[in-house]
Amino acid sequence: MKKLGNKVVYELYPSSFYDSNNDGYGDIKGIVEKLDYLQLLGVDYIWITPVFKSPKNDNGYDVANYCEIDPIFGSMEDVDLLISEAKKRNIGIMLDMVFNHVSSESQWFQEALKGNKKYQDYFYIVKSDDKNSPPSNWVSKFGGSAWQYQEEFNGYYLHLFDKTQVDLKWKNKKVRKELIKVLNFWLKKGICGFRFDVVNLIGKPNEFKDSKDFGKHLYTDHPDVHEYLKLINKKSFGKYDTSITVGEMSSTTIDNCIKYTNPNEKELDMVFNFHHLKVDYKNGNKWENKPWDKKEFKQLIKDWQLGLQNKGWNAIFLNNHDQPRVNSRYGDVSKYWFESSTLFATLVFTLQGTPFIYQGEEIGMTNPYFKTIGEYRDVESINAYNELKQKNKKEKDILEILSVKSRDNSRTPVQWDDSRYAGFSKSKPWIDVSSNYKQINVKKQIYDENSVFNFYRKLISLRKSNELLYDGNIEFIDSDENTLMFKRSLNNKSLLVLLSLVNKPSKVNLSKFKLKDILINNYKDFDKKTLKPYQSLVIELE
Ligand code: TEU
Repeated sequence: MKKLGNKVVYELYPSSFYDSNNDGYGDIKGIVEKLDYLQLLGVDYIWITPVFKSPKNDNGYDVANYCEIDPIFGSMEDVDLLISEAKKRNIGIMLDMVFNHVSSESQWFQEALKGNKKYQDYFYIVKSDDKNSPPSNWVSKFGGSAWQYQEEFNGYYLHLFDKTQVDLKWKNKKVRKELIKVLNFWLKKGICGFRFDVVNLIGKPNEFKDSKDFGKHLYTDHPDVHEYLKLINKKSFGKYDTSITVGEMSSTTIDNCIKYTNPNEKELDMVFNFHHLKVDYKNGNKWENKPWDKKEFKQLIKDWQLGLQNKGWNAIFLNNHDQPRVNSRYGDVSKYWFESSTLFATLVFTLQGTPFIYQGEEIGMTNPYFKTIGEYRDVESINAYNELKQKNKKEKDILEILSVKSRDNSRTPVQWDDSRYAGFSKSKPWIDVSSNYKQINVKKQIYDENSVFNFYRKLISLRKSNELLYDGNIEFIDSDENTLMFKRSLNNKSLLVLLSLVNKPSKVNLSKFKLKDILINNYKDFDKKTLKPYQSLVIELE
């Protein structure tokens, strides 16, 4: 069985990482320039979100050609350089495969539009003369119907995301073959693994029926997904012992994830689920603000850790390019910026699974709190704005919701230093830099022993050197809803993780534990009866 508990993955959103040619847009050469930084941090893999040819209606998640690099990011030579330079630093490169859908500008869709039957069969097309009656009530994740009428097809095509992201018909063997070819193309180049976008949505039912949840349970975790994953594993990455794969599964179940990730099933190494990042949705609705439900969060962490223990494997994360920054979201960055940032870091690096860092997290970057709609770039946010406007919600309230929930909260440029545009670029970036870049930036933190950055380095080095953390069993300890406590144990040794989830002191009862050395503490001291606001500790037990 592969050991992935002592590996650390860094998610990199290239357009906002570092701009080497000063066009305002981050690029692949920019990543090469910052590899020493990533090595210093201590990461083993970099997952790069899509850099393929794309019209970028969804920032690259609308891929027009999976084997071509979009010129805005650079060239194929740049990717070769990145792979070889990363390898010199023992860093592997993972690419993001968006295989549920393809851009409407792809050759496949363009051929289909021209009437080519072979390519029409790459998509879910339902013939109809009625432009006002889609085949089912399914809705797109980005708002509106999931069906788009297309004159050329004399019918509708399916798109679970934007109408320019057309769902691929995995039922067609030719589609599966094309996608396997893509994976092998990249593996041959030296790519060591993949993150598979919304991969539990690739199986679709034979018939498109209306449902109360607008199709969701019909296209999520369809049994065919397991078959498709086994197939691509066997025909591509499964042939490489050192490959690493992670599937993105926003909503899924523990039982399915055991199957997706149990090594005997030969599907994927691990999965991201998002249940713990929906505890601030009001009645399941993202676009209504609600403080996070700590009790539910704790329960979800517990359920998924225990549910997959010895059966599957979790990818552990609290930030990514679709999520607001967790320190702003579940913490209190106005009063406890350092403490909240390091608390959530400690959680990620002490759970069972493979930890992921999202760019900027390692310096405690926060949400930018944009104040006008003109500052937003994300298609989902702009659609939500328009929909809420149509529902007559007040401009001020909509902007308040976006400033908390928008995906752009995590997409602002990495804050490298305190110069104009935060050292990301010499030109105006495609999306504004957060206004706190003078206080929060890499330059300020890199040589400061007490910085968030050096806290991450400490955590990473502890994680990699301590087998209890990367390989140990997990056991949760009852505590009140303001604290989270668990033990990691292996070969008669254990350590205790103590986490305060609130901006006030909280009582803990540790009388039954024999405490030894403190390995991690985001405060200078420790009072055994009270955790300070957002305090996090890792303590060896006798
Ligand atoms: O995200 C899928 C996904 O679940 C999110 O779009 C999620 O629904 C949304 O953020 C919740 O508000 C993946 C990519 O990570 C995302 O960037 C893409 O837009 C999406 O797939 C489509 O490819």
